[in-house]
Amino acid sequence: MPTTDQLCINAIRFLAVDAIQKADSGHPGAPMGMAPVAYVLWDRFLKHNPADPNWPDRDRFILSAGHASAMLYALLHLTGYDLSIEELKRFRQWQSKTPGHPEYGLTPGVEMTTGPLGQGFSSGVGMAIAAKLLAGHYNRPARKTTDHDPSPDRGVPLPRVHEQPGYEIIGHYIYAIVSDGDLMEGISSEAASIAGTLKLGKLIYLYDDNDISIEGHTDITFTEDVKKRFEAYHWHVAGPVDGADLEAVDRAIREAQAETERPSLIICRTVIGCGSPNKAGTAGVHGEPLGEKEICLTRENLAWAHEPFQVPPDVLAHFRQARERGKRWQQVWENKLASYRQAYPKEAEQLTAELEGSLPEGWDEGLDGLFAKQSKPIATRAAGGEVLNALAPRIHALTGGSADLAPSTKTLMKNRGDFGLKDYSGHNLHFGVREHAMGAIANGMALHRGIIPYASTFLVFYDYMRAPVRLAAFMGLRVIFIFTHDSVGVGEDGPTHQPIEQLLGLRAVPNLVTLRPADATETAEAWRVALRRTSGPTAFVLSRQNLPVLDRKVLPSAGGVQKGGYVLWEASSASDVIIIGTGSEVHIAMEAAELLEKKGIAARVVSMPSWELFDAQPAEYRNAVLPPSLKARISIEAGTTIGWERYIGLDGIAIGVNRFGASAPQKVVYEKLGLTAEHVVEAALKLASPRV
Ligand SMILES: Cc1ncc(C[n+]2csc(CCOP(=O)(O)OP(=O)(O)O)c2C)c(N)n1
Ligand SMILES: [Mg+2]
Repeated sequence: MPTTDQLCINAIRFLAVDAIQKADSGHPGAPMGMAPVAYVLWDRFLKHNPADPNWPDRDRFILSAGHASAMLYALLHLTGYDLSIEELKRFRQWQSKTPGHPEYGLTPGVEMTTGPLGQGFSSGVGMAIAAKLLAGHYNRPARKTTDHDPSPDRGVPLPRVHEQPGYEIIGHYIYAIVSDGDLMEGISSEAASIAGTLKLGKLIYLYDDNDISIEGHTDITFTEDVKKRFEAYHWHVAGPVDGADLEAVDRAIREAQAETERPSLIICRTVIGCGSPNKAGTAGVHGEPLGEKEICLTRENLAWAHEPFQVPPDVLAHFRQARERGKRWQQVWENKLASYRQAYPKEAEQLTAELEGSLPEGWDEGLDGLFAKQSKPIATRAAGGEVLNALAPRIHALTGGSADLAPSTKTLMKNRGDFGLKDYSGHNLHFGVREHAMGAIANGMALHRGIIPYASTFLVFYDYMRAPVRLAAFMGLRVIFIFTHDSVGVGEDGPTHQPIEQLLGLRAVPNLVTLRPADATETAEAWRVALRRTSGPTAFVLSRQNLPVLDRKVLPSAGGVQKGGYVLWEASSASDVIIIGTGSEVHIAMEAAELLEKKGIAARVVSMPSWELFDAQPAEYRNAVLPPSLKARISIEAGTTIGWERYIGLDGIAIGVNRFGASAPQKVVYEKLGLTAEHVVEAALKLASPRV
């Protein structure tokens, strides 16, 4: 007789196999091989509540090897999440809750979108940072104090011990299943390195060490000693254990939990496609349905006599105990929170608000006047730093840093402490030179909740973190990406550091709002946009070079930034030409407009910091800013001109940089590349005739 454990494991395997077969698409290999490991974790360790997938102190489970999604859906269904068997039958179908790879926000219990290998591994590190930070700030360890009995009956007074209860309000683990592919991706090295440095002891990763990836045996690609590699990162490494040996896996997880300082990697030796007589252990089972014939043989081999999608009642009943356990876990936590609220009312209130993601009242007060007295030109990166530092004392959840460039990106928050071994409640992060992991870690912090993360680097290095920016947008996370040194205006560092196509790259990402403010006042508004935006990330594109501060006493308010584009300046007579600029080039547009006025051409200057916000305005507003009848239009932006046709039309003139930049002082580069008011004037004269 097979044991309940064996039946449960086979239930996971066959739900995955049958769903994949029905869809005629999917990856059965990893679910079949990893089912025992996943089962031990979910059945014996994972602290979760299927009825409330979002309660704050649940353990997080990330399926970093997102291609094994069918296994996750099986686990969610079996343990009683709101995911019916019908949804498993609709695996990978239009509008099902069981898409090809797990998608955050779509399926209850899916903690993040995975599929791009390495992202889950790295965002888990971000979740662990968030948990550690919140624990560092809000948890109250039990304290023992002693005094002496003042009235002993006789003899020496005895010490009395008082025990103050402790509150571990945040105490969960971050678990992940990671595969060969996850560990091959460079991002896992970046993330593992920082996790080891920061001693993120609550991270427990289970590695599906099956020696197989798509192209065959990992002999041909991946021969490093994973154990030594992770030990070198200061991880605790358990195993290799036999992934089919439930007690060995159980022991390894216990050991990992007992290790409170180092993150843990448990190496689980498994057989891909385990149970399939002809396909187990082969690359063929990685990403193709087993086929009817092989499924029959596998059913025989594993003694599974049930029809597709049929789960024996006792097996389901066993899994569904997760509901009762989950209810109790959550209840225990809620009771703890209630008594914490009594002892620490202010902290409890703040924590609750932060977990909800709400901003404290008055968070943006004074932002409008922040630069009222700023008469000297200031780079928008520096202005951004000032805004950040004005907000930081009010918004406790703000947490972030840069990829070793904080002095240049101006993203250090004064007096907010450094997150690290000396202080786990500090809010400045030091990501090291690891842009890719930085992006994924920021995503993990946002996913965890309780934190509003920001991450910064030079715009040209956005290329190193495109995957996590894309995922942040896809998952709808409030992450603030701060990109400085935004154009050829970088100057002497030269073309390697001068972005050309990156801005367009950001604009191409759906659900990402990109903002390139023209001056300090627009930068303050950009921060307002980003913090208010709870349905997706925002990218700031900020200048290295100083820029004049637009005089808002004379010009319209910077509040126009909220609409993405607005009329900044207009000649006294009806406009003959529109000049649209972004960021540093808005000032060139203004200069050109003045020159043009002298030449008898009336220009309107539009500052357009964000295409996405502008496009979202009603047609009425857009037409008021860019009147359809006025076809003489020029755009100026120090980057590729691709895309500007949508605002200037096919007859407009786009001034920009469609080549790699050059190493020279900023002013020279601008002049040589034609980013000048004179060039704009020249273009305007081609489009409009002077009024005599
Ligand atoms: C970043 C990224 N590159 C490539 C892929 C395509 N892909 C999916 S799974 C996989 C590798 C499979 O090997 P492994 O991770 O060991 O999974 P297993 O075959 O053992 O299930 C690849 C290359 C991907 N999902 N993400
Ligand atoms: Mg593999």
